[in-house]
Amino acid sequence: MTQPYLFEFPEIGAPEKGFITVAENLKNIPFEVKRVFWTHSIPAQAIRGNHAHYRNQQILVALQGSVTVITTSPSGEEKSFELHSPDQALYLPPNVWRIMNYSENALQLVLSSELYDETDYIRDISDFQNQWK
Ligand code: T46
Repeated sequence: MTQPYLFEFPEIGAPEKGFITVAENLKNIPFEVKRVFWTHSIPAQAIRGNHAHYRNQQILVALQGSVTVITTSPSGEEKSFELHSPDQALYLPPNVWRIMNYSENALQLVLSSELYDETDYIRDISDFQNQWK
């Protein structure tokens, strides 16, 4: 099974005039993007996520501020990722439980391989754990 991984987008530009960061389907994004959403105005103590997806793959980017993501694989392996720069990305494959929290003023961009479908969510941790038993 593919594991979550961090990667960097190439940055075009220079400090004196700013940067452009580019995401392209099936080039540096390992899937075709069907949906884009962003999460903002998140209170510092808020915990989001607490779910996995059956099919959906995602890329998370902290456009502003920082995002901490704790992932758990079906085998129970836990990893922690810190996104703190808009050229960093976290790839989340299907079947990874994720919990996110955010710095003040964080702006999170998410690129998704699937359209929104609530039946693709595993929101009960015991359903996530039991499907592999
Ligand atoms: C994920 C993380 C990184 C919609 O109606 N359409 C959408 O496209 C999305 C993303 C959400 N919603 C509704 C579903 C819920 O009633 O918005 C509400 C909040 O969604 P949720 O609690 O899933 O939000 P997060 O921040 O915990 O999770 C979101 C994505 O849903 C999820 O796929 O992996 O960001």
